[in-house]
Amino acid sequence: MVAWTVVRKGAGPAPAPPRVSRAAPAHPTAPRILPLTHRFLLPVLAATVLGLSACGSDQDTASPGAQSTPMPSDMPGMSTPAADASPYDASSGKVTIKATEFAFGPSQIQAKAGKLEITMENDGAAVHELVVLKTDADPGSLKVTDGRVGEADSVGEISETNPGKSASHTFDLKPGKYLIVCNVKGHYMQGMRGQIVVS
Ligand SMILES: [Cu+2]
Repeated sequence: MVAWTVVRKGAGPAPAPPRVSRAAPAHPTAPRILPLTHRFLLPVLAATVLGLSACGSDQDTASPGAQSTPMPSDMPGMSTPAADASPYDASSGKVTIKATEFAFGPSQIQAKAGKLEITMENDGAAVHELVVLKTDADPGSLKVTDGRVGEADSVGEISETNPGKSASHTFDLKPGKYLIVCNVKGHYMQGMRGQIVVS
């Protein structure tokens, strides 16, 4: 169907007229031997079959089909953001998190209990950091004072890193939920936060 459509698109309007004349001669010969109902039905069936196999006679229905052909290849592209929405699998024990203004990517991470090496790449234009807090709190729900969140639950951090630089730290994580935050003044509130779920 795909190849057909492509071919038809290329060949376009040209094959359409001959097809009509090809279908026409079938009518006088076939119906003569057949009962009335079949005389009526056969041309209809023939036209239908022709229409289905050739597509060309049904240009209105064929065209949407042709236009929908690129859709499947668009769908994976559209599902990519959806894949980003599902947690990043860091069960390998390593994850690289890009810091930008003002987000971490990935911001949702799944990890196995034990050592997790986080590398923060500062792809932004400002200094960023990455603090890991042991808390069940929702990523956006932390109390902010003077542009920062409390770090009492910190289990370690990658401290302030300049734009274009990266830094790593290995965290020892127990099963449970953690948040990652950039605690440079104002950055958490503007979206630099995320969650690590450890199982
Ligand atoms: Cu930041």
